[in-house]
Amino acid sequence: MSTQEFARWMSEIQARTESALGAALPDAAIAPARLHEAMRYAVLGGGKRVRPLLVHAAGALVSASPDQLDFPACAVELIHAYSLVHDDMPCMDDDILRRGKPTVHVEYDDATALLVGDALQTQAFQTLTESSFNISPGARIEMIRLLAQASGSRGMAGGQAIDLASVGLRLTREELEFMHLHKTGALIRAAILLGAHCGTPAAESTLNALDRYAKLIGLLFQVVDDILDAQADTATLGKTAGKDADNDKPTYVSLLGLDEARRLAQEMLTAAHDALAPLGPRADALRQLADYIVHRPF
Ligand code: GRG
Repeated sequence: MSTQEFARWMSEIQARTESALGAALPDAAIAPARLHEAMRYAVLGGGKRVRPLLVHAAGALVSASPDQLDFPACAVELIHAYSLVHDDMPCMDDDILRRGKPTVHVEYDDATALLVGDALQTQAFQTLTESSFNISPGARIEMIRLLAQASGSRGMAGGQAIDLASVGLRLTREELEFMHLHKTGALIRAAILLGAHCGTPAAESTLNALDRYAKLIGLLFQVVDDILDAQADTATLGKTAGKDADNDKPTYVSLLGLDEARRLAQEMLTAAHDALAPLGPRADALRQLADYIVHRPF
């Protein structure tokens, strides 16, 4: 897959994800209209759709059809969108902008933002139960289990709890890694595994290779996020990159310094490519997605 083919593939998946999400979400004209409008505001018209891209890339590896992959792609993106809405609230990161527009609690209000997150989360699971999602009962249950585990206290919500408890602390590299494997990594891993459960049952060795890749790019995503944050802080505030600008959270940059964090990102990228090596050219989109994660826009 050439760089141009990959760019075209990405745009196609982003466009089909946008329209699948639009169809999965309740119409804004239906009561309760304000909640439905706010749900659509939170999800549509923004975001890089990295997780849906991972679902489709992993699904292509097991010959799953894009029409079927839209269901898990939407489910994972809805969980991601809910996490961003709640993460932005005053009781968490207290952010006023997300994807270039006012955050949901700013545009609407705190109670609506809370309900938007709740409703997006349940909508994600409902999407996996749709009758037009044509999958064996066993695979469907396994996908629901994987997504629930990745989202809950032993996944993303647990990682967020550790993150909130870590403000002002100096974590070891292992502790930081544990936090991010849960907070960001668990949903990224779920995206890849859900895609891989959609087609011809994958060999154990394929699932193992995908799992290794998933863990690496989950962490890589966060290391790059910390680097981008530190660069933005330095550029906009003229401050020395160190802690999160807002609330003194530990980051890879505060722990390792910017140069070492960049070196670690490169090492993880190489390891992610190595993990995919046994899968051959079929894994090309996943390979290029790892590169995209490193070079993604802020
Ligand atoms: C509230 C339960 C709960 C969890 C929140 C993932 C998360 C946990 C919070 C997001 C905070 C954050 C900015 C984490 C850094 C990594 C990350 C998930 C960045 C945003 O994801 P992108 O870059 O965003 O994929 P887009 O907008 O492109 O979808």
